[in-house]
Amino acid sequence: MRFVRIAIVVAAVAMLGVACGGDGDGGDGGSTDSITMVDNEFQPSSFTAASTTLTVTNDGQALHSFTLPDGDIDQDVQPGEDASIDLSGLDAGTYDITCKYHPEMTGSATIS
Ligand SMILES: [Cu+2]
Repeated sequence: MRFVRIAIVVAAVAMLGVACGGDGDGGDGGSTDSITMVDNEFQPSSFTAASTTLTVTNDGQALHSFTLPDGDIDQDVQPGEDASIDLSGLDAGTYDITCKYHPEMTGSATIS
């Protein structure tokens, strides 16, 4: 019976995570003007820019970059530091984001 109870708790927690929109787990962050890098993902990985300036903070141990291959943006962010990214030159749309040092770090930024 103990396994069943654990399974129910796990299922309930999983549903809670979905209901909360995945804040902090790299999912859709809605509208924001700041994101965080950890090793190795963006949090949130998918977001809509709330303004033309985005603050990107590297909370990881490794050097990361905030790179929009289609937006001509490529900004290194050292561990423990942050950078202000100027988004004002971008047309409205959704852009892939990645870290050039860690190709598995991916996401998308929507400019409205
Ligand atoms: Cu990286």
